[in-house]
Amino acid sequence: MTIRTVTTTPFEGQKPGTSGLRKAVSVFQGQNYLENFVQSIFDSLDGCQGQTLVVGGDGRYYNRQAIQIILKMAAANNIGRILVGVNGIFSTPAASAVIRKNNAFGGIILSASHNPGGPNGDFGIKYNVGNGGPAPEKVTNAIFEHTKTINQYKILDAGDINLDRPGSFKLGTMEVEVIDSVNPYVELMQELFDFEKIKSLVSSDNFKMCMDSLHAVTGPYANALFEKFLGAKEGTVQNGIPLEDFGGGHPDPNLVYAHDLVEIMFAENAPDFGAASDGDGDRNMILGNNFFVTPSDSLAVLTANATLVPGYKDGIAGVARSMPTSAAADRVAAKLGINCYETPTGWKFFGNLLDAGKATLCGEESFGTGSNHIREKDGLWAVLFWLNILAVKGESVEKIVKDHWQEYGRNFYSRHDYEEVESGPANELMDRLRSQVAEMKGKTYGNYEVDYADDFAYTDPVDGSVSQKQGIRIAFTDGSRIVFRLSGTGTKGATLRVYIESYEPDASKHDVDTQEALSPLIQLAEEIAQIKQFTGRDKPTVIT
Ligand code: VG1
Ligand code: CO
Repeated sequence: MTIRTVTTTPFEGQKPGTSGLRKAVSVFQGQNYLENFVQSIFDSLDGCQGQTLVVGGDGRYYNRQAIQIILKMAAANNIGRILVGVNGIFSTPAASAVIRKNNAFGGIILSASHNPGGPNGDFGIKYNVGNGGPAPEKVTNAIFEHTKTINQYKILDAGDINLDRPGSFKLGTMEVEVIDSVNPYVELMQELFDFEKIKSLVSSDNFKMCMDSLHAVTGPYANALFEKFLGAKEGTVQNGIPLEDFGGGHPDPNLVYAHDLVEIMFAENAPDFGAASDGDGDRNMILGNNFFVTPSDSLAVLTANATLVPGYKDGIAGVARSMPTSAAADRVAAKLGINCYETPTGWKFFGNLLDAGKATLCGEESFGTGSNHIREKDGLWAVLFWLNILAVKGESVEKIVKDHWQEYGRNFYSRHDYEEVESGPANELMDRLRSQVAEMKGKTYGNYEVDYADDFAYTDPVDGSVSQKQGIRIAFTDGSRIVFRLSGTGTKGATLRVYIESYEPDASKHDVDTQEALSPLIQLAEEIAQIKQFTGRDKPTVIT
């Protein structure tokens, strides 16, 4: 087997976004496109020679071909050993767990997460470091710099590895181990949760649950966990067979895209509990009978009830949330006397806090929740956490959340997405806001007085690194807030995200419809940012 050195030229725009490099499949299929990025990863990693790397993806279209290319390039770049998932598949949380368990140097995860898949869909690739978490900006910036000057890559001339079942192979001098990640993942969950208690709940005749894997990566994990180990009825997991194009759907667990589940959970005689996860298994949506739990509230409820779960029975060190996530968790942290950290969007910013033991639980408004058990958000972990709480409390999802609001007040919350708008005007909208925020403090808009307004910048409390321009925050003195940012995971044009939040301490007003409760702020967001003028849209494409 010989190593081939191939001459190449740089591609524009191989800059990793919120969570890796994401582009249309057709872009990744272009000659040398994937290879350039993979070689740039190897070139920017000091000391990866002879080390172990973990490789796997969410099983979407082009996953198999990409994995074969990466294996041959890893062999040519003197990687010592690769752990790869059967069929090239790992959920993102499972990949993080495998990196940690095997003390791997890092991992390459292939996913475009919640973006649609298939030949006309999206593909993505990201590098995770040795703690199992997404590479911090220092590393992603170094990779990006390499993509700008790359002129050659190395690849081993060899046949494809059989990934159909577990086994050991050699590619040149590199070892390849094809492993199954479902059992190790189940074992990790068994360490954290009270399976006996959950089992008695989910297998009882009085309890019905529905788990929608949206034809994405969690199907096999969810089947093993719920139907095999926890005794849930057959058929509890729906859309449980992973498909390369996710059955043509958007594998995004929210009220819009997980419509099958939403229909079931908002029908008469609906199940007691419903959940869904995304393309790569790191997101979760939690529903009760005719009841939706916002991800921000979910983080707050998990934080408040953490000691009911064996893995967190001694209490949690701190909680962290991304900046646009509502302040519901902050109120719980204040009561518990622990720190609540506000980080930029993207899980990579939680890694240092988790490593340093400053935070135990983390969450994002975008249906992401997780803990220090790995360094990625974890969809099925969140589902089990909720089931464990339900099993201990013996109450409904709705009662638990409403009691929580009663105790802490309710943070009404909604995100309005304007997808695939033109990039130029979207950037102008943000630039205009950026130039205005400095003078907003103390200004009044109707009943709202601006408490503070800025373009969010974050200084990592562990390594002191600074991340600028993370989104426009306009906070008002009554605890309400409007946030504007552009998505870093979209692949077409720009996506404007507007996050709207208000705080209501009065329990008699907690049953108001969210969009209604937020309507003055929604109007104010339009007034301040002139969304219609810049995007040409008079309403969002997705409201969550
Ligand atoms: C979105 C979410 C962000 C999340 C990211 C990756 O990013 O808002 O909270 O971390 O997706 O999630 P953006 O830049 O489009 O707003 V996943 O499950 O797609 O890896
Ligand atoms: Co995801």
